[in-house]
This record gives sequence, C-alpha cells and structure tokens, in this order.
Amino acid sequence: MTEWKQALHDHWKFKAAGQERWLEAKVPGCVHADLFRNGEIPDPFYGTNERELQWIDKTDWEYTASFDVQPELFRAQQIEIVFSGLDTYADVYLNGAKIIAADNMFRTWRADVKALLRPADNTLYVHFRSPIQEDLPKLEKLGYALPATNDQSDVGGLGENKVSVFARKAPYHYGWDWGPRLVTSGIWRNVTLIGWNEVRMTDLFIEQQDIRSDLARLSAHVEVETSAAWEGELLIATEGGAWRQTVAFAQPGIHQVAVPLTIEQPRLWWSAGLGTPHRYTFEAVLMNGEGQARASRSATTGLRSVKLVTKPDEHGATFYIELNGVPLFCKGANHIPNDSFVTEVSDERYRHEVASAAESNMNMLRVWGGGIYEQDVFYDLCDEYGILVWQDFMFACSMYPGDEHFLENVRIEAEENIKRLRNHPCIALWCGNNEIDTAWSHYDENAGWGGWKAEYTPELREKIWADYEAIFHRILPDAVSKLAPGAAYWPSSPMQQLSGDKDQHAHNRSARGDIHYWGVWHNTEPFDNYNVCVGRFMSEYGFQSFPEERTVRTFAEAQDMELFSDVMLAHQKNMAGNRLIKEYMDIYMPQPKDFPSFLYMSQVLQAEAMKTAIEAHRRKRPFCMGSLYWQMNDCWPVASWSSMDYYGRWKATQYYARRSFRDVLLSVDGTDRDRVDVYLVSDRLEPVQGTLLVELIDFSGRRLKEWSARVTAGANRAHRVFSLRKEEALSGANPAQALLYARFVRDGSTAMAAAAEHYFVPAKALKLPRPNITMSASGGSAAEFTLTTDTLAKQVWFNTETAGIFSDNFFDLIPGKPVTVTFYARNKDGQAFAPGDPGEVSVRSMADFIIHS
Ligand code: BMA
Repeated sequence: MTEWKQALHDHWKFKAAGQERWLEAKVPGCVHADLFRNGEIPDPFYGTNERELQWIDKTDWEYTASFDVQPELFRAQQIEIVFSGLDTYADVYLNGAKIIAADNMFRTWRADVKALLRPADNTLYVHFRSPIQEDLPKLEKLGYALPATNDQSDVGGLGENKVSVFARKAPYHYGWDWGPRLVTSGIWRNVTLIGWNEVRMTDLFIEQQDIRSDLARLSAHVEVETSAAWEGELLIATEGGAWRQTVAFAQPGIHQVAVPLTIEQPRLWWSAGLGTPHRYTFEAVLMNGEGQARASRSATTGLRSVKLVTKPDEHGATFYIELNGVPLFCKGANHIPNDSFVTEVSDERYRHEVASAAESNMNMLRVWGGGIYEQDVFYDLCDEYGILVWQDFMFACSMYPGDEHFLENVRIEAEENIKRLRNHPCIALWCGNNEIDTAWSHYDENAGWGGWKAEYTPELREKIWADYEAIFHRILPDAVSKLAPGAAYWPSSPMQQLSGDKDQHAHNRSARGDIHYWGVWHNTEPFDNYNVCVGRFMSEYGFQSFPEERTVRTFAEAQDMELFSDVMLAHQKNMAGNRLIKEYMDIYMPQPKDFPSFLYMSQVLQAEAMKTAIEAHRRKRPFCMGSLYWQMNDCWPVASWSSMDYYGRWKATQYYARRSFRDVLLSVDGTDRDRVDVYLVSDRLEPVQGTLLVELIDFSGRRLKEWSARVTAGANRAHRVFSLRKEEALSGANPAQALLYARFVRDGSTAMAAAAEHYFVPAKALKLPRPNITMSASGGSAAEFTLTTDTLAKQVWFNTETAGIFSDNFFDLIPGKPVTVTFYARNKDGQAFAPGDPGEVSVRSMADFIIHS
C-alpha cells in the first residue's frame, strides 16, 4: 500500500491567549473540559457554576503540540494534515507557517504540509478566536437582529445580542431550553497526518439504485487521487460478489470511477422489530500492472430501499417511511447531543443510548438540528441496532444570514457531511432545519412565533425569507440530490408541503406533513388533547420531568432541594418549567409528601403524558405513521423532557415508552365520555389472533366482573377490538378503588402478548392503600426476582446503585398477578445490557411518596 497515517493526539498544551502558563490538554477535546481537568474552573454542571464560566467564550485560546513524523510517512511524496473538526474560528500554524483558517465546526480542514514538515520537532499551533468577539461585529454590520429564540444571550452577559446565528457551530452551545450556555472551543475531532505516494482512494460510496428481495442493483463510486498518470485494476468484493474493472487516469488529480454491481438474493437491512439489520462490507482495492495492491478502502452499508411517501389522499397527504416496501410506523424519540462537551462522550455512552432505544422498541431517532451532525460511532450503532435516523441539518429555531460567504460555507458543510454519512443504511431522510418554516410562517400574517417576522419592515422580511430559501430550498436539497441520489429531503420539521403559500406551514391540525405538537406543555392544554391533535407524523411532542434524586444530588446540596431554589431553577432552562410541572401535577397526581417524592411523581406524570400521546398516535395508524417524542437524552443533569437522564438512568418515561412501543400493543382509550374502547395495534407483518380478557378488579385484587372476546389484528394495523359502556365497565364499583385489566393471549400460546390497565379517574382521585410488596428470588439467578402484593401497588419503582435497567419498572402491581423482573447490568460482558446482580434494590410504590389523608 502507499498510504500512511499518524494520529497527532499526544502532548498537547493549551492556555488563554496572552497568558504565560501552558497547561496539559486533551485532543480531541475542548477548552472547558481542559480547564476543568486542570483544576482551573469548578465543575460547569454543578450548582449555578454555569454563570461564573461565561468569560471562557469571550477569550481567545491557544493549543500547541510538538511531534516527530514516522520515518515512512515522512518519506511519502504527498503529505497532508487533516483536522476532522475545529470548533470554530481557528488559525492553524505548522512550524510557524499558517496552513488553515477555519470558520466552521462542521467541516473538515486539510492542508498540504509536505514542504513544511521536518522529520522531528515539528510544532503545531492553533489559535482559537472567541466565537463571541468574532461574531458581535457581524451583528453590527448586518444592522438588524435575526431571531434566535433559544440563544441565551442574557446568561452570556450579552443582553439581547444573539450571535449564534453567525457561527457554523453547534447551536445548543449557546444555551437551549434544556441546556446550559457553554460556548466552547477546541480541536473536537481527530488530527491526522496522511502521507501517500502515487495513488490513494479518498472515498467509496455504495449507491443503492434499486433494492428488491431478489436483486440489489448498486453502483460503487470510487474516488481516486493520483499524483501522476496511473493505470491498473479496481477490484471490489463483498459477501456474495466480486467485480473487476480496468482503470486508467491520464492526469494527476482526483478521479471518479463508477462500477455497477448486482447482488442476487441480497440479505436486506431491516429496522428493529421487523428483521435483522444485516450489513455488507465492501472492499475496494487498486492493483497496479504488476498485480500489487496500491490503495484500498472499505465501506460498510446495509441494503434496503427507504422512501418518504407523501401521496395526496382523502385527508390531505400521507407522510410515512417505506422500508423495503413495508409502510413503517416510526417509533422513537428526538436525540440531542449527549453532552455540552461532546468530546467527553465515550463510545460506551453512545452504545448505551442507542441500545436503550432498541430496548425501548423504537425504530427511529431524530438527530435534531440544534446539535451536531453526530459522530460516526452513533450512526454505526444505529446501523447495527436497526434504528433509522431522521437527520436534520444543523439549523434550529433561528433565521440565518444570507451573505455569499455564509452560504458557501453552508454548502461545503452540507456536502462534506452527506459524503461522510451517506453509506449508513440507518439514514431515512434528510431534513433542512428544526421549526424555522413554522416559526417564521412567511405566507401567513397571523401565524408564526411572537417576536419573529412582525419586527421587520416588509422589505426586510422578504430579504430574510429569501436568505432562508437559499439555504433550505436550494443549497441543501441540491447537495442531497447530488451526493445521496434518491435520498429524501424534507425542508423543515414541521411543515405541511412545499407549496409556497399559506398551506406550507404546519399547525396542530395539519393533515399533511409532520407536526410538532406542543399544546400540552407550552400551551398548558390537558393531556387528553394528545388524542385530538394527531397528524400524519408526530415528530415532536413532550412533557418535562426531573431526574431521580441520585442525579439531582450531583449538582444540588440538601438545602437546594426545593422546586424554586436558585440551583433548581438554574437546572431548569425552560423558564416556566418547574411551575408547569407543579400545575399539571396538581391536576393529575396525588400530592407528593416531600421534594424527593416530588421528583418521583414528576417522572410518573411525564410518563403518563407520553403514554397518552404515543398510544393515541399508534391507535390512529395508518392515518398517523410516526411518533417521536421530545426528547431521548440530556446533555447535563437537568429538569427536561428527556426519558433518560445525563447519566443514562432511565426515567419512568423510558419504561413506559418500552411498553407503549411494543410491536403488539393493547391500548385502552377512555377519552370518550360514555365508552371505554380497547385497541389492538400490531406492527407485525402477519396477522395476530387470540383472546382478549378484560377484568374489573378492586384494589384488593377481587375480580368483580369479566369479559372476553376473540380478536384479530391485521398485519401492520390498529383495530378497535372491544368496547364497553362506561357504566357497564364500572358496574357500580367505586371508581376510586377499581380498575380494568385487559390482557391479550395469542392463539397457540399461554403467555400473554400484551396487557393494559385502565383507571376511571386520574391517579389524584384514587384511594391508594399501603401495599406490602414481597420480593423473592426466582429463575435461580441474582438477576431475576418475582414480586407480589396484597393490595394494589401503583407505580412500583425499583432503584439500585448498580448501573443498568430492569426488564420493567414503574408499573402497577396487582394482587394475585405476580410479576417477574430481570435486571440487566449496563456495559457488561461486552454488551450494552446483560443479566446481572442489581445489588441492593429499593422497592417503593406511589403510596410511599404521598400524603395519605
Ligand atoms: C422544540 C424543539 C426544541 C425544544 C423543544 C422543547 O421546539 O425543537 O427546540 O427544546 O421543542 O421546547
């Protein structure tokens, strides 16, 4: 081979510009993490420390390292240095000569360094200019402010000056309604020296032209760079196929070669729940005339056809993903970066998140546009677990400038990231931005967010909208169709359609496109409205909760443990958040007896909201074909909409989602005034048949009444399989002390396929007894135990110090219906989750957390 690589990650030092003392740095890394490791700043996530650290983003930072070059690499005829990520305004010098001037966190920066390198004692020096100081003059020059709702400029001491829109840098660094403002700088991805002679392969893209179960038609696009004229042979091989093609390049430079490939009876890539996410690795090798391999590259992908189907129908238009010909109901959540300092996220944390999604019966995550184009490992894991990705470009809740330099910067950013990610079978669609079309609502004077377009003159409005269209209706779709032919592009989430009139913008009752429904929460509507506002694809909806006490105590002391303390408010970035949680809790939940109980109750409250929404969406399939709640994860310990906290601890919602997203779901709908309806929802590709048993039970476990029915659910369908008049369902029992318990048993099996409880009143109105829960070992391993109770134990919560998840948690335990639970330890035996000893487990239920009257 003729290529050598050397990582330049050792012996880095850093300091504030103008200071004397160099400190040890980690590369890849960022300045906040480096300062913290050196003891120069306190933990940014603790207490109210965020506020004290705002000077960091107003400062310039310098990074430097010396290195020797590996002798073989040094002898190479061509040598380049590659920075896979510089955050953000960075000038790079090698041995005193300036080689790179970077201004986009999301781009790769390269320079030819052959002439500058010495065999030993080379010095790299990177100067990061403050992203705040850099961009303030741009705001002044523009002469008007651009809306940027989540930019917490006031926390940064900048008053109303929102500069995030000028930087091609992760928007959430500037603060969000769940994230701190920590505008960092640093060498955030790998630095590599690459030497090569004669020929190398710079890209291998497996374009999937037509994928069917009997035949896959592909085209391998190989990008070759030569330093002179070159001839030889290109070999491509994968499981079940090998291809050869003669190649000849008359000139030095970059060349494109396309090789048509066909694979018979391909093993398809399926999303979780539908089948195996099979992957193929393609190896490409360039051989010279003597039959020697001179350059190679491999690419892993999965063969699948994935389409976004937006067909007009009697309601409006469909909006669903079709995978290998199957209309897919997308089940999942929105993903944000796993840390304010993304360089601190280990591969294990990524695996924990994606495996948690798969364990929760999800098949899609949305990489939301206010974060980063994720690290490669994230997409590798999604490929492996069969989790589809809705991929936003990194633009959110802001209007952006439209000068030529900015647009060109965006174009290159888009092209590079599409090129980096396009082999991943997980990517289902590309989406231009988060919520900008709806926030601006250009064609509807009365719609859009307050403080947005109303602030501008008609001329300025047209100018700002034209700048928007340049990026989202021209540059990004062009980049997708050029580099990922056939991949779907959706300009903005949410949106109805690209009609150029009023009907373009989404609203809560749209019957085409996708919807972000925030009536519950931001608009204080009741949970029941989740049943009313159901669109074709619910790409966002959410409800907040607190993380568990163990997590809160990482940032708060005993005296901070109250809802409106300075510290608790600093860890609540949605201004009204803590008040909203309390107000909703007062409506639906019994009164918690103290603050730790309030934390628990907030999780149950959130979970009930999310269950209401998810099941309402699934019951409406095929009208509705997607349900992605906001949000999967957190970037620091905080009160937020997440279902899993910063430490990866599952909140109640994660367990609820796991149940409500099961491929066969029994869902009881009590929203009708007079009726209780039981639905069977199935995502299976074959029909399911069996018996439905519905029992009316009192809290001591006594069966007061019973109904049964033969039921069937067609493939990939939702059916109302049973209805009862409320009066009959309750049959005179006290609604505060009785519940319906429904169970579906599949033919040919004694195991229950699905179960559901239904209460006639909110938890607040229940008369909850104090249960005695018994826990006994079962299955012969420490990982498994069985629980029984003497009276209803609502929302049983197991908690342990050991990191991991339970097979179920936050569920209602009914007398006479024992439940067996397994503990899965996190990151065990080389797996994300494996059965393990949970250690000491505390078992509590709602009755332990409330004031009994
Ligand atoms: C939507 C998201 C995020 C936000 C969330 C909660 O607007 O796209 O911007 O964090 O709702 O408000």
